[in-house]
Amino acid sequence: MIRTQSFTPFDGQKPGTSGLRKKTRVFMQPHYLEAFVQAIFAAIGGAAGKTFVIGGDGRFYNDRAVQIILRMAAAQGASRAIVGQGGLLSTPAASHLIRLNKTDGGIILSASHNPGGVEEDFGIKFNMANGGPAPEAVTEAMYAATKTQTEYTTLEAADLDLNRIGTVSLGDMVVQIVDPVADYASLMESLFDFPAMRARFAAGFTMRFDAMCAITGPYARDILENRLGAAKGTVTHGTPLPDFGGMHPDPNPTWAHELMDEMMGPAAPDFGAASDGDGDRNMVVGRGAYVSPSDSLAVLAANAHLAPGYAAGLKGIARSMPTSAAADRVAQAMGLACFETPTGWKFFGNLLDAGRCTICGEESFGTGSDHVREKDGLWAVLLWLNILAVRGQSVAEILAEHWAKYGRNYYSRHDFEAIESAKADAMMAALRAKLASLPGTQVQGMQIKAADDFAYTDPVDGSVSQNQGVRIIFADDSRIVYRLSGTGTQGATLRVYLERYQPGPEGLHLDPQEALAPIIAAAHDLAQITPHTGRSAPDVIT
Ligand code: G16
Repeated sequence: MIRTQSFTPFDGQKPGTSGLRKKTRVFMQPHYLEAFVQAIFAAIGGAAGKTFVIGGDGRFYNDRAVQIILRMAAAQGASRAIVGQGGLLSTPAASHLIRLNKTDGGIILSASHNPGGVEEDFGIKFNMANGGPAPEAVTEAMYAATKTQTEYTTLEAADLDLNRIGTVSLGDMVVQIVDPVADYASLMESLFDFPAMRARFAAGFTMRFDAMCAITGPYARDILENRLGAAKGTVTHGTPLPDFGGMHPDPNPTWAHELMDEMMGPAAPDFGAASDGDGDRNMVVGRGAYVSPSDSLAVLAANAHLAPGYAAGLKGIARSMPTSAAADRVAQAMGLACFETPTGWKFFGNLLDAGRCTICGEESFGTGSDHVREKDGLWAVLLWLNILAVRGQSVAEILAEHWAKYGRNYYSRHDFEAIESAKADAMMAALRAKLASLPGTQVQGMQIKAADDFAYTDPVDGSVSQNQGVRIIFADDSRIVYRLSGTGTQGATLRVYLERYQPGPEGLHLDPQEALAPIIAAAHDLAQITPHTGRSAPDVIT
């Protein structure tokens, strides 16, 4: 039986950088999730006759949310839902299933790298038929709908058993429960040189993959240990848990410290990697050699042709604005187009769909290609493995050769978390107000060449996105970028991105914090971070 439920619209259901993210208890209020799902359906012209992929990263409330969404989709006439077994799907696997099955889109339950649990974070986002996150026009339509809608319909039905693979029905809707890993693993086999990687593992190559008790555990075990023959135990924290075992599944040196300690220690394996809550981010570390995400993008782009799926070459490279220009140097050397987009994977979608770029990446530990329309943590790890297997060198050797050839873009991001929103807004407003007066002035002995607020015109559809981050560019092209995060759930997170280019051959192996010291000092001076926020040191450095 179909039931119509009325509710009072909720304030603040505005999607951020990647969908709607809030504290789990906010989502658990009666009708809160339903109100946003109804807004999704409104923004895409209803659910009737449509097919959706549905799944999430297994965090607390994932199981309840999947059942709620299935019942609403069934009540509103959706014809078919493809659901990962147990309601689980990594974000890149969901993107792949949307594309493979030519569905009308998918609903992904995740707050990505944010911690999970009843007191932590939950999230939901919609991906379009191309497999990619909904563009701004669609998320704005969702937000508009959350302000006006006052009812939804749902099917009165018992929960489905999502643990059994197979096809069942829910009202008139067909629900296909699928293995979350199989199709994704086949896609990886089609892109990479599995025999070469298998041979490298058979010859004694060692690796640690920290799944951080999140979604990539089953994927990494199947691909690395079963298909590629990596030793059992290569994958640690490999069982997805609703609270990620208390881990903060954000693969960076701060939160993946167990892996970092091992990789910097005396018994380090050859290669280390970690992924995040929903499997779209990656961190890559060699023995004693941390790879910054911006460098990782550049190295992957420069060497992608060593993997069969990219042997024909790349169409172009895209990076988010705050990501370092290391990839631009590769693009220039290879004669490839290079695009600079705002932060948010959704901005790569049009470029990938139009065939204008093949590889994309962000400083926020995201790298991916046109094989799906999300960033893809395991994909990046496998491309690194493929390159390591073919070149037969260590990560440190590959990095050193890369910097010797292209120079090094020293890079770091400093995050100041959970600042009172009003203070962060005031700091950004004061900074924006003085931008026009900065060019030509000096700070910390360095001359400012340009200062602006990044705006992006999508070269495919002409849409314009304003206010995407304040940029201060110095005479030698060193750079500071300031942005407030669009993915946090508590107060504001100030991100300060710092970059300095060192052409070499000298000075290529400094500690990035030392190499960037004057830029860091300038960043504090220019934005008056401490007077505005009371913070003098960042909470996280990547
Ligand atoms: C999301 C977006 C990324 C973005 C990251 C950080 O990643 O998909 O494009 O770089 O957030 O965004 P912000 O700086 O606004 O916090 P994820 O992995 O959280 O979905």
